[in-house]
Amino acid sequence: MSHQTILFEVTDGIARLTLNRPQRLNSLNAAMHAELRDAISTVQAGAARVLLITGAGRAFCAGQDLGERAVAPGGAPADLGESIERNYKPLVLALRRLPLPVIAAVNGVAAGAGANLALACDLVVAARSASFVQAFSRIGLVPDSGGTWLLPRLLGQARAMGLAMLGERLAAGQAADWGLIWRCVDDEDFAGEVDTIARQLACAPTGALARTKQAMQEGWGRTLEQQLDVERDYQRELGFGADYAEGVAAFLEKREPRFTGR
Ligand code: T3D
Repeated sequence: MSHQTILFEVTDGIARLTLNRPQRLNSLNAAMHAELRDAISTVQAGAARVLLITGAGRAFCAGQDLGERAVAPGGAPADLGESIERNYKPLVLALRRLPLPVIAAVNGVAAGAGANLALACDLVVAARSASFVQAFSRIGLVPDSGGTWLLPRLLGQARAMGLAMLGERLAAGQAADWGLIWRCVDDEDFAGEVDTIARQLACAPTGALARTKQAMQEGWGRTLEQQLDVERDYQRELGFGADYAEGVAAFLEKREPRFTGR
């Protein structure tokens, strides 16, 4: 599939996906959703060990392209439930379920579904000038793309409710201070820092990271005892794997490990 709204390439184990409609702040339209599905299925099937998502220009993503939602006089509004079911829900679930780490490199403003897509990723690194806006209340909607689920879990109810109801911009530095994202990096250091993290993860034991991600995501719904059982099962599986053998051997031989597992 040729891509008009995203840039996508896989090199050295790193899949780099850039939302590329800068004149519309990389807002998501139907074409972009189709291209995202295509790129993510390539990542699922291919050799990438990490997925890096960022935006072109001054924004990360401004959420749904509201130009697609204009209603002509006498026309019927779009069925948003259908749009969520077809586009946003599968996209969030695909990112959460990818058996490799997913980095959101938030280069600029992330609003509406754009903010919550970033927060659905495993590691969120934001430039100091970036910001997060739960813009939904400004247009009469609820935070979607997992916002009502993620925000209270990541921030607690008070901050989640404030962001959702007031729709204020949350600066990247504040987001990091609140524990909403992994790290806020000065703009001049942002590209280098993102690259370093991506390269580190591309050399990491992907299978262990996939199980880590799965255990942490699914742990919200379990008791401690159930989670201890899950950890036991994953350790058993990983303990028979080549990456664990390589990790222990490299430690004992005082050298860097060379992980190859998926
Ligand atoms: O519909 C469904 O399928 C249901 C799912 C919904 C998911 C959602 O994401 S709903 C939420 C949709 N997003 C928003 O409501 C955010 C709208 N945008 C903004 O609030 C602001 O643009 C920002 C806070 C993101 C950035 O503000 P600022 O001042 O830096 O930029 P700006 O001047 O507002 O925007 C620059 C241009 O981008 C402007 O176009 P122009 O005037 O230069 O021709 C603006 O219209 C355009 N733009 C920004 N966001 C969108 C957009 N165009 C279409 N859709 C957008 N979401």
